[in-house]
Amino acid sequence: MSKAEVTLLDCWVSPFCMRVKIALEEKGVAYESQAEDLFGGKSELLLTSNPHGKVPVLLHNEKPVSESAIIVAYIDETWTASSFLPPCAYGRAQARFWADYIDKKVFDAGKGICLGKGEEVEVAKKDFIEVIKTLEKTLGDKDFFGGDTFGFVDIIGIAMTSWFPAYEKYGSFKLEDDCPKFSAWIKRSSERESVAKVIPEAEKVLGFMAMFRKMMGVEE
Ligand code: GS8
Repeated sequence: MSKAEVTLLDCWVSPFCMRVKIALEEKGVAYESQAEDLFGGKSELLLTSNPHGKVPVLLHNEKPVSESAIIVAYIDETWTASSFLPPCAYGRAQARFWADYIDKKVFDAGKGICLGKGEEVEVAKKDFIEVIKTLEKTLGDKDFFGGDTFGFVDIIGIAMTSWFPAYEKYGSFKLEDDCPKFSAWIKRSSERESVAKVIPEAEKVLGFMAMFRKMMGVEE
C-alpha cells in the first residue's frame, strides 16, 4: 500500500476521478495517483477499499473514502483554508441538489449518445441537450454555479465536460448552438489552473471512446 498521506486510486479518463483531482488542486493538496486497470484487473486495494469496486477512491492516511461527490465534500471539510460550498445551509443544499442532478442525468445521457444504436442516439441526444439547458437555466448570468467563485457544482460539472467532445462527435451536434451560456461557462472554468492541469486533451478522450465503442461492439 502507498504510504503517501493522500493517494488517489485513479483512472485518467474517468470524469469522476477528474473531479477529485480538481478539488485537490484547488486546495493545493499534494497527492499520489495510483492508476487502476479497470479492464485488465483491479488492485486488491481498490476491491477492499470500495465495495462498488469503482474509482475514484481517496486514501487519506490509508483510510478510504469513496464516491466522487462524497470525496469532494470530504476534501472541502478536511482542508479548510477556503470552501467549495456557500456558508448558508440553503446555498449548500442547492449546491448538493445540482451536483446530484448532474450525477443522475449527464453521464447516462452521454453514454447513450456514445454507445447507443440508431434511434437510441437521437433520444439520448435530445435528453442530453434538455439536461444541459436545465443546468444553463440555473447558471443564469452568473460566472459560476455558486456565483462569482468556482465551487462545488463547478467541480462536479466541469469534469463531466471532458467527455463532451465525444458526445458532440457521435451525436453530430455542437452544444454551443443550443447552450451558449453553458458553453461559455465550460470555457471560463477550463481556463482555471486546476482544471487545465487535470482535464485531458480532447483528442486523447476521443481516442479512448473509439476504442471503448469497439470494445462494446458499437462499431467494428
Ligand atoms: C461513479 C464512479 C465510476 O463509475 C462516483 O465515484 O461518483 N458514482 C461513482 N467509476 C468507473 C470509472 S468512470 O466510468 C469505474 O470505476 N468503473 C469500474 C467498474 O464499474 O467496474
